[in-house]
Amino acid sequence: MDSDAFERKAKRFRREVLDMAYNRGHGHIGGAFSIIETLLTLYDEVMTPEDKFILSKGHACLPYYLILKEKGFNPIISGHPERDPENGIHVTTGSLGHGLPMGLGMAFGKKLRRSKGKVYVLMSDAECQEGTTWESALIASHNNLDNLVIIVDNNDLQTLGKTSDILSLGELGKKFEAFGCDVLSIDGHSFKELVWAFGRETKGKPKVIVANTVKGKGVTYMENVPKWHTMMPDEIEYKIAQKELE
Ligand SMILES: Cc1ncc(C[n+]2csc(CCOP(=O)(O)OP(=O)(O)O)c2C)c(N)n1
Ligand SMILES: [Mg+2]
Repeated sequence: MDSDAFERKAKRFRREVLDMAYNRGHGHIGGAFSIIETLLTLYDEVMTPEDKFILSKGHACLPYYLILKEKGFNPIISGHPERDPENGIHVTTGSLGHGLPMGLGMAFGKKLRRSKGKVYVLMSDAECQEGTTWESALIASHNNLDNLVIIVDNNDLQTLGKTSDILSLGELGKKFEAFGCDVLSIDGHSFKELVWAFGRETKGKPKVIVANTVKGKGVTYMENVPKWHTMMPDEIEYKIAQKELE
C-alpha cells in the first residue's frame, strides 16, 4: 500500500471507531486512535498466517475488531477482546499486564516446537509500570526469543494523566535494552517508520518497538487530553470529530 492510501485508510478507521463508540455509548477512543497505524501496518503489511497477534491493551479493541472483520473474521464486539481463536483472538485481554506474559509463552512454545511465525504483542506505556513486563522481558531475552515482537504504544498518557508524571518510565528504550532486548524507537503514526521497524531482523533477541504516539490522534480536541481515555463525545463534539475525520 502506498502512503496516501494508508493515510486514507487510517482516517476511515478512526471515523468508524468513533461511530462505533458513539453508537454503543462507550469505548476507549483515545487509546484506540493511538494504535491505528500500528494495527494497519501489522495486518496489511507484516503478518503472515503463521504469526499471532495479542492486543494486550485490550480496552483499545474497537479498531482490532474492525481489522479482524476486514480479514474475514467475525469477532464478537465487546468492551474487551475475549478468547476466540477461530476469529483471530488468541487470548482474552483487558486486565493490563497479562498480554506480554501470554505472548512470551506462545513464542517460547513456538521455539520449542520449532514452528514458524512470530508473536506480536501490542501493549501500552502504562503496562510498563507493571512487574510482569520486566519479568517477561528477562525471560524472553534469556531464552533468545527472536520470534517475539513487543510494540509499546508510548502515548505518555494513562487514565488520569501523564505516565511521566504519575510513575515515570524514564528512558524506556534503554530499560528494555538493559533487559537484553533489541530496541527501535519510532514515530508510531508513520507508516514508513513502522514498516522499517517491523522489517528489521533481530537475531537471538526479542525485538521491542517503542512506537511514540499521540493519544486521541486525529481529532484535535482529543489529542493528549486524558479525559478522552473513556469519555464519550456529546452530539456537538461528535459532529466536530466526524468533520475532522472526513
Ligand atoms: C490490571 C488492570 N488495572 C487497571 C485497569 C484499568 N485501566 C484500564 S486502561 C488503564 C490505563 C490506561 O493507560 P495505558 O495502559 O497507557 O493505555 P492507553 O494510554 O494506551 O489507553 C487502566 C488503569 C485494567 N484494565 N487492568
Ligand atoms: Mg498510555
